[in-house]
Amino acid sequence: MDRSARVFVAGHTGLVGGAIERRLREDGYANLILRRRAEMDLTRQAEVDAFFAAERPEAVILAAARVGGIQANDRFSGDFIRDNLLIQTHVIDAAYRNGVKKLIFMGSNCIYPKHAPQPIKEESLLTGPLEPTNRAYALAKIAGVEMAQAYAKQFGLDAVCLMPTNLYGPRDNFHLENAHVLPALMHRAHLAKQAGADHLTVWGSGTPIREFLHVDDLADAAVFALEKIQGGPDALYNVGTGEEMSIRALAEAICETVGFSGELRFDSSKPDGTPRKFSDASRLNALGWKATIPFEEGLKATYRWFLENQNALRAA
Ligand code: GFB
Repeated sequence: MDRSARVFVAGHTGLVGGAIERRLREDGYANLILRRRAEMDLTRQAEVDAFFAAERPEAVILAAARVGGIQANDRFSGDFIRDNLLIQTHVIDAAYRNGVKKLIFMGSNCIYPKHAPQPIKEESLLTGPLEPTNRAYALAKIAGVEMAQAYAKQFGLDAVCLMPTNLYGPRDNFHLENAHVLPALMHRAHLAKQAGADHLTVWGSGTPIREFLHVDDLADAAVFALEKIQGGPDALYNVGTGEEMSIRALAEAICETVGFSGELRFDSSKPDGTPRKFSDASRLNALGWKATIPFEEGLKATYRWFLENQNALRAA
């Protein structure tokens, strides 16, 4: 991919799209095309079609999505399935119709069955029932993978699908109820420390296993895919670190980073979700890509960002 290529990063105001935008700029991509939601609503097909016809991007990184933690996925499942289906359908179709040379579609490892063999390989897709709390979101993302692959097969679209594990990093959503576990717990641990509380409430049992990938590592994988991976009907790749941890261990690491020394209390009225989500990223590793940001370092940098920006956090 030529550094002068016109690259459309869809979702650049979000955690993932923002990291990709910064990374592309650092690498010297000079013709990025960006639109805020107020300028183009990706859930409206006419706006997307007009944008593609006018701007003619050569490459598209589709990082725009409605996302959230376990509770937001469950509570707002209608919003999650509608917005994600609309956004990806409009962008993938417009990319094909306007001759885009490369499309990167971002999904999530929640597309795999709740009880998939671990570590989870790409072959596990559509082999069993999904985790109910995020089934609407997962089905939308599965449809996106299928659409990208079907367009690759029928129309020759050069599409690569990346399925990252749980992400974190600066500029995340730190909402106390709707966010993913890492930013939500970091925010609550910070408030507990400020209030001099004696405990921190952690949802669920603390036993589920997750894998946390720094968003700059995902941005690195996205640029790697853009430049080095040939898309096609089978171009589905997990993106992960190869390191897993329990929610309890995560909460302990967060408390240490934040400097909160109270006890952990587990709230069993809240859902655990998938018992273990640990990705097998060997397909992508075999092409030469590897995550490099150590978890402790990423966690500290994320907390530094939180401290510097806590008065301007996202509201929803
Ligand atoms: O990041 P998270 O919300 O989503 O993590 P998933 C949920 C796990 O963390 C569950 C526990 O085991 C929760 O019980 N947890 C503990 C908490 N305390 C908290 C808390 O304060 N907030 C939250 N949110 N969780 C998501 C999917 O699943 O994974 C998304 O819902 C997406 O669709 C994402 O795919 C990668 O890891 O369970």
